[in-house]
Amino acid sequence: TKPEANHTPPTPKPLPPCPEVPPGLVGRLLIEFSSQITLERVQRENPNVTEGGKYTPPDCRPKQKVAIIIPFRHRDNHLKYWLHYLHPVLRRQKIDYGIYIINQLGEDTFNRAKLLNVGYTEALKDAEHDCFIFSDIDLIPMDDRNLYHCYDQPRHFAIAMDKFGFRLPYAGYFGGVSGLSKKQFLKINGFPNEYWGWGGEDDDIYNRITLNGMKVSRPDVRIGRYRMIKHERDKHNEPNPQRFSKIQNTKNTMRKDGISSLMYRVVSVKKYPLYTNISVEIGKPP
Ligand code: UD2
Ligand code: MN
Repeated sequence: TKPEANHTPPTPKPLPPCPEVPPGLVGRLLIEFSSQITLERVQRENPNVTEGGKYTPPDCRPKQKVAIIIPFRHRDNHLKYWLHYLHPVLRRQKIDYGIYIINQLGEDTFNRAKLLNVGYTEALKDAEHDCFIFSDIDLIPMDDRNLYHCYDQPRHFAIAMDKFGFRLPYAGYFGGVSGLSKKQFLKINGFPNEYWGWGGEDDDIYNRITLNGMKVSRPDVRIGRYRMIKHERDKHNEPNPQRFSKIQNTKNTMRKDGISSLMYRVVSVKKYPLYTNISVEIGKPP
């Protein structure tokens, strides 16, 4: 018999792995916060971001799936700038990512590190991420060569901020923007839940990393530059007077206080076009 004509289209070629150095990067960026921005405009300018603030490069296969976790309360204006600047950067970097805003409900004392633990847990319920990047809402990278993925060692991204004269303020500084693989995060039992108010939690995380035999990795100081949107200290995030004594004690507290002891309640999960908002109750200081 005559073979039938084959009308099925050729199966699409599998995508190649994404290149180590994305080809479309531009390097140094101009970052300013004077012009007002609307979410509608940011949405228009980022049509390829899908519901919940997700993106996957269309032309290559990324090695990692990245969850970007942002601790949040009453910073809507900062959120607009963050989305405006970061979506295009992450797209050029060919990152497979989702944006998770972890919103602390109520007016009790803010707890950044606990919110980050919540973000880790909730992002994993949403998708199989293998890399977690924890960013303040007010920090914008000034160079797109600072690649938002995970590294062989826990990564500190925000090493040269305008507010610190574009230098690392001290050798063990780990604040602002950091990134850990799932394996690295679990090795340190996540972040502490017991730092209420401003300060110290980033130093505790740094201690956890070194006490567990890891070493912080950092970009070149010319590339790890950031602008922080100027702001006053928020209400209900007063400096924590216990922070100095607590960071002396990480070795004794880290096994019991961390992702293993995390308790919270999710009140709502909302998928917006440019991000996912997870509103949570995390309790208050004892
Ligand atoms: C520094 C560190 C930050 C953290 C903090 C101490 C820098 C750039 N960052 O930030 O990583 O270690 O000190 O806790 O040095 N937030 C809200 N609403 C609030 C309070 C805080 O959304 O009411 C979030 C927001 O994402 C903010 C972050 O928490 O960017 C850190 O708080 P901050 O910006 O007030 O503290 P800052 O700039 O001194
Ligand atoms: Mn800040």
